Amino acid sequence: MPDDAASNRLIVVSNRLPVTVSRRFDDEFKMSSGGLVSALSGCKKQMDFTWIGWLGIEIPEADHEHVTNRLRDEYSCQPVFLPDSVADKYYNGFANEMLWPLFHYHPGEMNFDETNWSAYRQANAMFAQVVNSQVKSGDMVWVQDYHLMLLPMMLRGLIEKSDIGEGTHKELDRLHRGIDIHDPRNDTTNDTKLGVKIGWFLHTPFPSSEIYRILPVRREILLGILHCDLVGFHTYDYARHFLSSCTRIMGLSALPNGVQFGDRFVHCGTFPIGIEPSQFIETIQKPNVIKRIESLKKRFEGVKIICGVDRLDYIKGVPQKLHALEVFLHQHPEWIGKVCLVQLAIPSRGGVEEYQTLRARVNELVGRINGRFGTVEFMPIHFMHKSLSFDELSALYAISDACLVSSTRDGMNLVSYEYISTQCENHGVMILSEFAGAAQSFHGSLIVNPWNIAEMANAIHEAVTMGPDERADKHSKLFKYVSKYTSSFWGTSFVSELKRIKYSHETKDED
Ligand code: ADQ
Repeated sequence: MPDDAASNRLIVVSNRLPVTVSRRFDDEFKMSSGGLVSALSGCKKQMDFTWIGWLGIEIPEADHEHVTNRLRDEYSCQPVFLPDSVADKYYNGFANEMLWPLFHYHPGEMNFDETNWSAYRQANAMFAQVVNSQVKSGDMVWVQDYHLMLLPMMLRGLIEKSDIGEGTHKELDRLHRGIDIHDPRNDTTNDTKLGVKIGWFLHTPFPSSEIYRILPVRREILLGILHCDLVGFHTYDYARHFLSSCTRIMGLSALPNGVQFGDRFVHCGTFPIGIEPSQFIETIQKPNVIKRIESLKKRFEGVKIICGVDRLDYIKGVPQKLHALEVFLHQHPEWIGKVCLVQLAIPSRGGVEEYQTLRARVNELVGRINGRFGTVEFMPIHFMHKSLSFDELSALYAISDACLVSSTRDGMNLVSYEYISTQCENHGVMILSEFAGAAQSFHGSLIVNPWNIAEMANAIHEAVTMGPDERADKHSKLFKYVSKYTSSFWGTSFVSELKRIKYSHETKDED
């Protein structure tokens, strides 16, 4: 397809739409303000833009038309309606009980179940049908994350039909076997669409091929992704792991910038995500937030605050963080009453058993440490099992002398970016796990191995005793990075790269 025939349209596909619909309040629609929303705001201004995803709840069939119309007209969104019976097994079952632990090096938490795999195939096929109904020749489709790894292949099957080659047809037939879905490849009325480019970005780590190869459906998942023109990761290591899985499992020949798959060269690149630091900088200058910061400072006068902000997930290393504080207080009793960890743990995936177990373990540890070091006036850990408003969260970051991220694995970790954005005056210290993607570029933080509790305890000590010049120097390096690699930079870099790639699955793009 000639380049000048390419449209300027971007279709973003993610598991969840950035809109929530409340069934209780007569279809109240609310736009959410997540990271992906601000990351894509730059692209939204420059291009014709549609977002496709699931609403997170089952919508009765009678309401489909009305909900679809409102989402299209008011939010440029297109819903994928998943019945609860499919959604639970696809999302909780396969995505969160199989792929999430595998990609975060937790094979012990993995649970492979054929019916969950079948629901994952079914959900991806349902997404592919909705995308196919929206896509036109020359469009760019950008698929997000581990929930939708079969979608690129299923979509190719729908939009390119006979052009996809016999091998892909056979693989698709296997994927469609046993799932209840109409296959529009058989429709003669459905025209082939030309020059559609597909990109995929993974927000989690891509594990080493030694871990990835545990996955019983490792070939199917790789085949799904290999139907993209561009695949993106947060770090170079994740990209390298993906390429070596393609080599070891599929026998493909890979270059550092991609992999040859049949007549397609699948480009592979690193696109580190970020945040919009200005949102935090402006928030901590709002009069109500300034007031809140002052009152919190007064409340914690003479006490160094370390903040922790995590979804309560076993990858975030919250028990390790609590242990480290305990060891620090044991080794440095002079700090008892003078250092306090304020730990927010947003409830997450309560439907998955491992998360309930983690919650109980964390509650027990908090009780034990507070019992051991607490006094009538003072508790070393303030633990909140809830989400905070943006104003309140920004105020907490702003008053903290250090932030501790102890993830045992984390695709990037945006909390570290958020904290640095609020520290232009205080120059608080960032203690960061070497297993978070952010550690690869966060020069100026104290890098720790979260499995080495003594090392983390030492880092806490170093943070609370660090002199002002060193703090300022470290912060300035980090702030420079966070200000350059913003979320909008991430969004526009990926889309420009996808745009730049020559559309052709017959010739290899040589650059
Ligand atoms: P997450 O695992 O959700 O994202 P992270 O990048 O740290 O992890 O983002 C968490 C977000 O939730 C932050 O914006 C934080 O402020 C917010 N949050 C957490 N607890 C909160 C609380 N109690 N109250 C209010 N807000 C809270 C996934 C990957 C990451 C990757 C991102 C983006 O797991 O590794 O960085 O996607 O690609």
